[in-house]
Amino acid sequence: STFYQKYHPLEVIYSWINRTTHDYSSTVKAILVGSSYEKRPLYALKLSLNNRPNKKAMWIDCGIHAREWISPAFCLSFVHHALSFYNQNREITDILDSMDIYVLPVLNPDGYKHTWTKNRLWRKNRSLRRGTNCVGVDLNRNFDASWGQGASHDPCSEIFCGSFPESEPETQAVADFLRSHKDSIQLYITIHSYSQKLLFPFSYITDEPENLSDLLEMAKGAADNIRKYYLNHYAYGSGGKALLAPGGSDDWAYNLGIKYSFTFELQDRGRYGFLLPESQIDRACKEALTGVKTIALNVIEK
Ligand code: 0X9
Ligand code: ZN
Repeated sequence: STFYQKYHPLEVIYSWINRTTHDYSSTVKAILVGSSYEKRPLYALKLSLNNRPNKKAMWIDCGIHAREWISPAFCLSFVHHALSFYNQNREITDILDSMDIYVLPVLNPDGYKHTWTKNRLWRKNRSLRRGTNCVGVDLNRNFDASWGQGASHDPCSEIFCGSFPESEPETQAVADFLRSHKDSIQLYITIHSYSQKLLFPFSYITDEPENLSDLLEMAKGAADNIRKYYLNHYAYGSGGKALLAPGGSDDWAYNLGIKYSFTFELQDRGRYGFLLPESQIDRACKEALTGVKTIALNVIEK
């Protein structure tokens, strides 16, 4: 099996980032967007084919939750696809011709490292605080979208929202980057697992977003293509319809003005859950790639 059909430890992902920027130096740049609580660098790759100013862009982040290993695996295989199939695959060619793509492969490197060394099912980051031995904040409860309203304020909870919005360096780094690029970024995608869902705002209230019909059409198009090409079922809808959860990156990006904002929950539907075997990576990434491309092409047409 190839590199992209395996899970990789954090150090290998860092060297892959380094190698990719060297091998494709005219197309890819690594941007240091910040650093983690334990001071690891947060690199986003910028895929850009020419230097047209004011170009549109999309953002994809992976690995916000440490144990969702299929997520960083997807970001790596997505970048690989984009770089190897430009000018061969019509869809990725059309996308790169009209948008820059920012990809942050591991948003939560400290947590990811911890899942490789200490606890495979760790979810949060690894920040410490006074007065408790419990470690970490759920970074997807730490964004400033109805922050704390109904989230857990207990540092020992798996969904602890932190001590204030953007209290965590990982959250702040991503939020700062998106704030300073919000005029170009039109599409925000964050990759999670598991349950095979395409979620869009809102997740902190049951209200529907103002552009619901666009979001529904895009999610349906993605789910339909996944079903057609991979015979696999993805559900879609506003996150809050199933489970109210404040402080998420998708809702925050939407409220910032990135009106096409999606959370992808990749394979599977519970058989292996977070422990998705390596033999399933290829398929899981291919179907998610179809979903991402479908949505990106839709955004370009808007
Ligand atoms: O609860 C989450 O953060 C995500 N599910 S997961 O099982 N990967 O933890 C769903 C996020 C949906 N969006 C928001 N809650 N804003
Ligand atoms: Zn998750």
